[in-house]
Amino acid sequence: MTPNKHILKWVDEMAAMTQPDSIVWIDGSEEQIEALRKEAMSTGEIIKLNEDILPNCYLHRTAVNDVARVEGRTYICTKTKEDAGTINNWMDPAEMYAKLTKLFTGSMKGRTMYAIPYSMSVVGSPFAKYGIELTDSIYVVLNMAIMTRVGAEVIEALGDGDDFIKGLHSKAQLEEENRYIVHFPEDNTIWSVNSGYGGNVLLGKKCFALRIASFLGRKEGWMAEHMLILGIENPKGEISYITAAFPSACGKTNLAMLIPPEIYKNQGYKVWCVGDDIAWLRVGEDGRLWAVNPENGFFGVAPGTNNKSNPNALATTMRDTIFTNVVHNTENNTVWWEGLDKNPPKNAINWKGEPWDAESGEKGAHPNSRFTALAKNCPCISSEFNNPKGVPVTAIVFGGRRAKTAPLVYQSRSWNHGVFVGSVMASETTAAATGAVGVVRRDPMAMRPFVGYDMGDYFAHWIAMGKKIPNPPKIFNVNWFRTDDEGHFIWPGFGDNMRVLMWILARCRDEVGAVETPIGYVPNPEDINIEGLDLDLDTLKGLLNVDKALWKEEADGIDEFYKSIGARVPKELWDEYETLKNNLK
Ligand code: GTP
Ligand code: SPV
Ligand code: MN
Repeated sequence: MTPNKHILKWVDEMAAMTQPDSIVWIDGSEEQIEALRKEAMSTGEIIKLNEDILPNCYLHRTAVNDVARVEGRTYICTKTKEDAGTINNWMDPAEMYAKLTKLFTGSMKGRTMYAIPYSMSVVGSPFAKYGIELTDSIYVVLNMAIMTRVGAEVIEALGDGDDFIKGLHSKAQLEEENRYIVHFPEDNTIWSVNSGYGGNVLLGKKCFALRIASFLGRKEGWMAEHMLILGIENPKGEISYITAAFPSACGKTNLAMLIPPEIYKNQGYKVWCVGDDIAWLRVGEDGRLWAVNPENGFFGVAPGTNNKSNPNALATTMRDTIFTNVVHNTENNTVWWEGLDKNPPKNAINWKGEPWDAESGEKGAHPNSRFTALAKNCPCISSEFNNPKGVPVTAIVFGGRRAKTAPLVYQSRSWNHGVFVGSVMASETTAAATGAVGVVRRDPMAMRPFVGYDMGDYFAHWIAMGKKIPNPPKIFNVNWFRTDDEGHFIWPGFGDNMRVLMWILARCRDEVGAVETPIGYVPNPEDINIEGLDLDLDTLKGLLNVDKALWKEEADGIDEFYKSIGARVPKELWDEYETLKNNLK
């Protein structure tokens, strides 16, 4: 497939260790992918779904103990522990290579090794970065062929260079106690073993496009962020772009594809999706911040996706999609998940592969079940999706799941204050990672699990980037998840979140005032359009309320969090912390 000596040498070494029966290069052709689907169907690795209802769609089930990212087993192996920081797991690289070599040795015996050349963002574009993933999983090949740009053109673009990320993945025996997702940022290397689940094994995604890319971005002066990118088109046809960082399973895919409420649709507003999970950001020649989505598809949360919450996502999954860990409706050979509709199928198979009836009270789909779908199949995909320059960013939005404390929306006072707001984000944990769900934890910029170096250095990089952007985006924080005393969400969310985005854009254009509070600027309640909502002005006032007592507690938590990160938290952020404390007096 390639005469590139660097590639050949590395593949030889990896094959000598893992000992596959054969090596197959993925060329990106439909014929080859189709042959692999057929092979995976013949072994039961994927199930072909009803061609009339869901053309070219497949179902896959992972092992029951392998259903989410494993943060406790994810490592950043830099030469010094300090460079990985206090939040990441760390081990000395030599020690880790030795440990993993034992697990990889012979792990592909009797199997085929697939070599997947892939590009994050458009091949040949200034943003593009290349990787090769070696894997013994056809499921991984089929997913990578949706999520990234795969094939021979990547090898061509690499020429005889060695500037590519070396990814090695083996399912091995899927042993939980020997599962490791390991990054060696100084070697451009990722090794993942004993998992077959999404974020653990689709190495272009979190491992490369966030952990390794954030490391490279700091070195090279750009940013890799856990952000969606969307464009709002006004009736005049002008489009403003917003990026938003929410933790895993906190609403990025939903916001990125939102359908405007009637009041805006009738005026001619439209929303376009550029990306739903990852943004790479650079300073443009015009002094603005520009964003590209390095991915080629969506690896979205299935449960809760329906014709009301996210019709665009649902439409995207109607063809060419791989469903993972959802319910199999055997009556018509389709799929189902909680929240799709109120008619769970009879004669169904749950995500574990067992006969399942909704009456049992047990969930049929895993809460972190997913769809892997092509971006180009999304009805609201932006015309700029493949633009190598990306799109200019007007506003950056942070947000998380907070039952109380955080108001519906507030604006930071400056770039540095905005960085502070992002750095102290907290959110309830979700099923996207193994471990307890619903526990509030700090998740700075929604990047806690994804920064490939020290968190304090990461904050400092944000501060430094602010100095390099002559015309920076304004920074906001949102919270769609405030609850009432019975635990119900107060804000309707989903498409109606556009009402908040409209206030954000109006603020960016200096078209609307705001109330100054200890934490930043909060809207005058009249300035959020609630026409057509089953929500009165008093309730909205409540959603915008900043409770000083709660924020004093919050401030104590921030102090503790910063101290836990250690000495590299920049002074600018400690200054912002002091300002917050003084404002709360
Ligand atoms: P990752 O792919 O894990 O990074 O997740 P994500 O941030 O893209 O989250 P996604 O949009 O898939 O939403 C996750 C869950 O949150 C789904 O169950 C949604 O139904 C729910 N959700 C999304 N937006 C809203 C909202 O505005 N309000 C409420 N109440 N729930 C929401
Ligand atoms: C997330 O957990 O933020 C995801 C899914 O987007 S995964 O690819 O598994 O990381
Ligand atoms: Mn994500």
